[in-house]
Amino acid sequence: MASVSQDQIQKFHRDGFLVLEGFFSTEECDSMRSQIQGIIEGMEVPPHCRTEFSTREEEQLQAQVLGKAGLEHWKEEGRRQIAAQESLWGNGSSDYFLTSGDKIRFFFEKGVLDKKGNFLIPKEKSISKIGHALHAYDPVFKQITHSSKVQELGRKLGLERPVVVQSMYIFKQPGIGGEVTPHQDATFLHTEPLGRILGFWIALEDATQENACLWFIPGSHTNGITRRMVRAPSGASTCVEFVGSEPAYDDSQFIPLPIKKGGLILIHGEVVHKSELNSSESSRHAFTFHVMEAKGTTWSKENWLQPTPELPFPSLYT
Ligand SMILES: O=C(O)CCC(=O)C(=O)O
Repeated sequence: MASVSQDQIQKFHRDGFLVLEGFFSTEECDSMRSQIQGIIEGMEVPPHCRTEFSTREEEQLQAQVLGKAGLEHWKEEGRRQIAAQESLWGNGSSDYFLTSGDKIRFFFEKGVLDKKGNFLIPKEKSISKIGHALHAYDPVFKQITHSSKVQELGRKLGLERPVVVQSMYIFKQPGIGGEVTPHQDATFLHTEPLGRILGFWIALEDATQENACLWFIPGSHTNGITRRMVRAPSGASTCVEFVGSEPAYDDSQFIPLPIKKGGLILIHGEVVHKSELNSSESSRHAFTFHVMEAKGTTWSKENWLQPTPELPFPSLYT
């Protein structure tokens, strides 16, 4: 890996994101891909836990009509729902999602399951994401997350007590890999003060505009956040709610960030970003994890994701 320069660090602070091509080797990417292949081969998900990924409000409402458990009253009229990294509750069990922070769990693309939860296409082509603790429980992903080059980058960025809060393997399947609508990661991973969340997004295949690379609004991390996803009070009919609303961003503000296999994109927790439907014939695999600077920071107890006795957020520097 080429060393990260002070200019690049400044660019990150200016834009809210930074592309570091060639950060990981081809071998490292292939080891992650083959590890995931093995995990999928052993995948067992009971039908009632087969949860589709959906980003759109009307699909959330359909889940309500069907009387399924889940986020039934997602109520921002006329707006697409941000699912971003983790709003993975289409018609399945919200509990399967809410308790996935310290587990390795599977979430599926929309339209790949029949009403009984049977796969309509091969299961390995149906998966949207695996989350949210590969970094803790899988040796390959643990090694990558805590690799010396990631730690060195953390130190260059000035992180003093970074902890890893979550990780995801994202498949962006050919033809069906769903859109991730514009969002800020701090909507889902809220801290006080803001500015303490950092995403590491690793391209495990070339990501291009054709196979749905990430898009960003440069500089959009400087305006705070416009909405939060919070745990609903106990006894409510839903397990999380949104507070606030996401503006209707102008598409022309976004720039695409194509990146080669092995490249790393650093994502500021408040920068607005998205990815489109992958309508190409190529997948676009990525491994991503999020880090919080824990020094002087309070993790919101209202976040969907909470550290558990089994998995307190591990230090990045161990
Ligand atoms: O990989 C993608 O398509 C979206 C990833 C993303 O938005 C994130 O990691 O915050």
